[in-house]
Amino acid sequence: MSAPPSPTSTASDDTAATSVDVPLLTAAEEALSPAERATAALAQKDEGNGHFVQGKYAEAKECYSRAIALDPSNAVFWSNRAACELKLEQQGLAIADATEALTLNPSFVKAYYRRASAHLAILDPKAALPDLRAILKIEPNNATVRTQLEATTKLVRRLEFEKAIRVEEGVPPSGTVAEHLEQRTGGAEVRADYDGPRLPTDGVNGVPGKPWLGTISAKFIDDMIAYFKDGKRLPLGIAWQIILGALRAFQSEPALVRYTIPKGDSIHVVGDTHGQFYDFVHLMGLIGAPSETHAVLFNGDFVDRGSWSVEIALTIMAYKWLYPHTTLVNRGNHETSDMNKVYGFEGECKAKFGGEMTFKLFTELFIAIPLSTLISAPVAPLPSEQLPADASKSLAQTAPIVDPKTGCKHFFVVHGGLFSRDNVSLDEIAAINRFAQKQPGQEGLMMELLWSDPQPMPGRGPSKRGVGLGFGPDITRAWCEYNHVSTVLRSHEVRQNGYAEEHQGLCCTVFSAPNYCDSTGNLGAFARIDERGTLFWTTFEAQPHPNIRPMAYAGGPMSSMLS
Ligand SMILES: [Mn+2]
Repeated sequence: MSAPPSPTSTASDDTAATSVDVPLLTAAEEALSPAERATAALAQKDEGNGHFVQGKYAEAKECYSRAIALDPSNAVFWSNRAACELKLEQQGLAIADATEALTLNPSFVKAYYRRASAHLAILDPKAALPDLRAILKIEPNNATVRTQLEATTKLVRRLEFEKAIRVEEGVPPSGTVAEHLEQRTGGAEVRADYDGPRLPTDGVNGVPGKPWLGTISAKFIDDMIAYFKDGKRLPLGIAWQIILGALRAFQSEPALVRYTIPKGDSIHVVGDTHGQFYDFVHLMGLIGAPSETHAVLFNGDFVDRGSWSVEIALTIMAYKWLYPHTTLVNRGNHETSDMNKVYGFEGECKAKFGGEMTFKLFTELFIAIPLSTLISAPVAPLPSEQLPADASKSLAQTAPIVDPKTGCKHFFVVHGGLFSRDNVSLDEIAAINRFAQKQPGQEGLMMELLWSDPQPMPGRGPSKRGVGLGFGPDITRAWCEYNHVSTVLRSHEVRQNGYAEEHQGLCCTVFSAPNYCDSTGNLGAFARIDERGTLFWTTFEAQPHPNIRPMAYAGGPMSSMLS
């Protein structure tokens, strides 16, 4: 890592990473003496600390950046900015800033801790180990960090062990579970004293000759949601039937699902909900449940972080089973087994169902979820002057790229974003064999679909997160023109207003977890697209929930490093 730039350096290599981004000094600041600059920097730091404790991380980061510009020799400013970046899920930047802090002060415990937390957050626990050890050298009696080092070491071993056995998989969990349901073994039998909803005997979407797999109805789902709201849990057998019902539906879908909005209808697109079940129920009340005619696309990251991931996952999967053609789901980077081990979903499955089987079944289910959806309008777009007052008016909507054959709009919906190379075609995306590849890994189209983020600078850049990449407005436009796509609609990043129109509206972000992690203070949002491809946004606020904190099931030592 290079030395921090001098206060007057321009740091203007704007296509490169903003890894050690230092803003320019104003003319007034330039005029200050070194001592005055140092004092002004401390004032910025204090202001930043004030924002930070109120959960205003972007504002806090801004202040620390100004402090760094005024006095780049103070390790605390870099380390505090790293703390903001951790909260903003910019782990790649946090690593860079913590490294700057450690260059200035090699015995700075907080900076080691923040860099370790960032490595853990991007599932590189191995890289966190040296920093945790460094802390213990400085503070041998730090019991918390000692416990965290032990837990992190265990996680590294577990991930390596599971990678090693992955090749010799035998019967898939879905096979084992189906057998348990048939034989009424393994906890599959629903106890007589169970007082919750039961799957109907006269429902739909059963499997001929296999009555033990059950059938489903809309009334069951309504009753299940009410039961969940009361804090109650479904028996194993019913949960398994729901997961298997959704799994069968996903298995028949390609990696790129194509959905044409029926004339007269519209589709809703929902972003990250991250286990915030009470917000999710409120959201479903606003958009209405899926039905034969009402399509809803859940754009990934419905599990992890929030402590009701099981409830959201089962609700979405029940809809998928009941309405397989109108309940659409894209996989997010959190519908992956490694993330679930760190961010709570695996622990939650164990706590709520006991044993390992249900999490393994969810892992198989997540692998089957499609990676993207192309939503097509059946009717040509309205001229811009006729767009309804409440419709999106970005350039991408007023002067849309349309399909040259039909004259209509296509929306490409994906959790993360675009790619590290040009001219990736829709056919290429559809041809990804997600069943063979299973997990997104560290490179390739699947990883990029699930992880990448838009960036304001043109071209491509390293990811602020340290995973995936950043793609600029020129990359988005070229890709949309190549594929005749009007809009890339993605999720994956919190936005203060719940949604954002970027890259002239060609790349939009929708995020549906309001007050993310009970701390970010953001609105949630959802999108609606009608038969002409007109795009509408709606925002909503967080709802009260029972007093269970985010990441409650993530496992003590590591959850404290990530929250
Ligand atoms: Mn995500």
